[in-house]
Amino acid sequence: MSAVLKSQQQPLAINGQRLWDSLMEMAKIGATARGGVCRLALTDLDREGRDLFVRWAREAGCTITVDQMGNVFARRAGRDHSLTPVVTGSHADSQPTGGRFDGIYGVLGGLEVIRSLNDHGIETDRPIEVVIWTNEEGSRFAPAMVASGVFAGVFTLEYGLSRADVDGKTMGEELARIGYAGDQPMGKPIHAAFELHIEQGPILETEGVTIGVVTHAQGQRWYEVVFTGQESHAGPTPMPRRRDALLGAARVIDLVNQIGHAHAPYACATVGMLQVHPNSRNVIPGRVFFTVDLRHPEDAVLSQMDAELRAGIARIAAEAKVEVSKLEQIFYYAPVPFDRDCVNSVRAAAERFGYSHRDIVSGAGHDACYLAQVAPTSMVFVPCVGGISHNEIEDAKPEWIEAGCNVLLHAMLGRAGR
Ligand code: HGY
Ligand code: MN
Ligand code: MN
Repeated sequence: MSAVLKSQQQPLAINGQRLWDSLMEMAKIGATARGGVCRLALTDLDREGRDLFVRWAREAGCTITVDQMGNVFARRAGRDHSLTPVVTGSHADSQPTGGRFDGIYGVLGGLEVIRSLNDHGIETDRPIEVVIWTNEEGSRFAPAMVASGVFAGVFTLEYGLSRADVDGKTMGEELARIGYAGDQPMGKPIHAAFELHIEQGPILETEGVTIGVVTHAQGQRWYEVVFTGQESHAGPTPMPRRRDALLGAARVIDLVNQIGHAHAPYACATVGMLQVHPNSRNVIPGRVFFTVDLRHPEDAVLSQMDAELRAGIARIAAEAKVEVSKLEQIFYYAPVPFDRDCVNSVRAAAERFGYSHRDIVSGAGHDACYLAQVAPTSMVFVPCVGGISHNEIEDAKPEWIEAGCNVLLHAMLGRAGR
C-alpha cells in the first residue's frame, strides 16, 4: 500500500506511550502503598498534581486561566479566538484510596490531544481547552462536582466556596492556601464538551468492548443522617431500656441495601460513611452520623427510593427509640441525557478506528453531568480491570487508554473545525 494511501487510511492518532507515561508520572504524586493515589481535593498533593499539569500544558503552548472555584483551563488557540471553545477535561482530585486513572485520565487525555495536534501541526478553527474541575469526588468536601456545578450555575459561588471539610476548613480558604483561588468569573460559553473516563464498572470489560458511548448518566441523591439515642453503660443497662443509636443506624444500613435490591437491576444504594459517638467498646452509642447515596437512571424511581428511605428511617428510629436529629438531602441531580450530536460524534470516532463499542449509561457522576446543562456534552468510556474503581487496585490496559484518547481526539476535532 502506498505511503500516501496508507496515511489516508490511518486516522490521525495520539501517542499512547506518551499518554501512559504521563499518567504514571502523575500517579507518583500521592502514590499509596497498594499502587493507588490519595490526592484529596485542595490538599498540597492536589496542588502538586495541578502544578504538574500546568507545567506540561504550558510546555504544549497552552495559556492557563483559573476561575474563582479553582477550575484550571489550559487553552490551545484556534484560528479564530472569537469562537467558543471545544472543551475536555475531568478532575485531578481522588478518593482517599483512589486509583491512577479516575479523573486524571480525562485531564491527561485532553493534554495528549493537544500534544498530538501540535505534533502534526494541526490548527483548528476553534480554541481547544482542557479543564481540571475542582473537587469532583465530593470526598473531602461535599457534594461532588461542586465546582463544575458552580460553573454551570447549579450552585452559587458563595455556596461552593463555603463547603467545609470535617475540620471546618472551607474550599475558599483551601483554594487560597494552595494558590488556586482564581479571578476568572464563573461560567463561560462552550461550543461542545467531551469527558474521557474509565467506566468504573464491569460492563465493557465483561463484554469485551473497548469504547463506551455514554448516552446518559444516572441521577443521584446524597443524604446526611444523625441518630441520637442515649449513651449509657454497656453492662448494667437492661436491653429493653436501651436507646442505641448504632442499632438504629445498622437497621437503616440494611434498609438502604434492601431499597437498592428492590429496584434492580439499575438501582444503587450505599452507606459509605459512619461515625459513632463516643465509639467506646463499653458505652452504648448515643449518637451516630452516617451518609446515604441513592442512584438510578430514572428520576421517578429515584424519587420512589427517596420516599422508601424516609419512611423506613422514621419507622426504624421509632422502633429503636432514637431521635432522627438530622435527615438532610445534601445533593441531588436528575438523570442526565447527553447531547445526541456529541454522542454520535463519539460513536463515529470509535467506528473510524474500528473499535468495538456500545452505548452505556454512566453509573458514576462526572463533571460532564453539570456541563451538559450549559453546553452540548457527552462522554467517552473505556473499560477498567475487573470493573473496579475508587480502590487503589484500579487499573486499565494501555490499549484501552490509547483507544479512548483516539476517540476523544476525533470527537473533538469534529467539533473544533480543522
Ligand atoms: O460519586 C461519583 O459518582 C463520582 O465518583 N464523584
Ligand atoms: Mn471520576
Ligand atoms: Mn471518582
